[in-house]
Amino acid sequence: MRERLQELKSEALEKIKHSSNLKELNDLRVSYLGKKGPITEVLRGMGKLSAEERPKIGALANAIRESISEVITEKRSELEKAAVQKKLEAETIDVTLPGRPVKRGSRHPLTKMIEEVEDLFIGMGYKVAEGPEVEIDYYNFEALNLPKGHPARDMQDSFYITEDLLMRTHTSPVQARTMEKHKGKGPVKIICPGKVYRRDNDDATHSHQFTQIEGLVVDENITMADLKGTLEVFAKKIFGEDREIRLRPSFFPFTEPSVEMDISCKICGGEGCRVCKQTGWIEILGAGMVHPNVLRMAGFDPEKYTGFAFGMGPERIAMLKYGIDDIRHFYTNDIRFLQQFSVQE
Ligand code: FA5
Repeated sequence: MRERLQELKSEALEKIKHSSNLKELNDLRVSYLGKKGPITEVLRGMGKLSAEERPKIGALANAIRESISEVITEKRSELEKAAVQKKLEAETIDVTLPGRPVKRGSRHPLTKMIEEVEDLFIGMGYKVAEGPEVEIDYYNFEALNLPKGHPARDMQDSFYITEDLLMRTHTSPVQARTMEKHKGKGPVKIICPGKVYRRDNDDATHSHQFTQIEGLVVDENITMADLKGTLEVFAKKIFGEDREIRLRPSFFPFTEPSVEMDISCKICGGEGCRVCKQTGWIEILGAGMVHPNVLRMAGFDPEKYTGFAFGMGPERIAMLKYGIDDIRHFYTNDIRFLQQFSVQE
């Protein structure tokens, strides 16, 4: 019996030594120290022993149980430590790895263009004004010397909501609204950026919804030379000294005389292309001296005050500045197009 117990001990110690995980170790504990284990089995035969032998074998069995238990405890802590170590190694953070770049958005190129023009004019003492996109016929047309039935209304095909209400076709109604607020007293010096809507067919340079920036200056002794000088400063600052501009006589019912300003086409360098419709020039704004009727209707005395106004298309300006060949790029939000403008600001 003694030998059998010693045998069991060395067998158990050997298995414990080679156990490779906590589950295996626990199974060994249950099998050697449990009630159904081989040690208990051996002890069942104690009845056959002499009274003298019995306590000795009992004491030996207990000592063996204890030493197996101790070895299991030691092995458990060893396995636990190894498991923690393994986990730590698997989860090591390499602080020298470069970080993943964070994708940054950027302001829309059109927003940037508008802000650039705004900054330029604010620097020249202009205030920024606003007006509604849903406009009444009076401000969009009548107050601008375009009475009902005037043929020039056809120049701007309109989206009507009711007979008297429409999506504004230009930012010029803000001229009339601003002058009214000044109650006949100058100076007025504003720019007004905003969205406008027209029933135009979309193509490389036309969109049915686009933006305009209106400018208006009303004061005593304002002349065409002031308008020309202002537009020249604008063109040189935005496009650079080397770009050519030209003023062409034009017609707008709310200005007299009227002009349109063209810039030499950047895409083809003036040779003629799809964007400039083979002319080498792109029209970017309309302008002129405020018509006396417009001044009068808004409460200004045309004998005392004169003024100039202009309305430009920031999409066309951005196209010329950055060499963008289709206005629709601004509205289709293709990330590849927009990313070209995501320079760190
Ligand atoms: C006007 O809208 C006048 N209100 C401008 C003006 C203001 C003249 C003050 C005199 C005094 P016009 O229809 O030409 O004018 O448009 C002005 C600018 O808007 C054009 O030069 C062009 O740059 C831009 N534009 C016009 N139609 C479109 C369109 N469909 N898509 C994109 N840009 C356009």
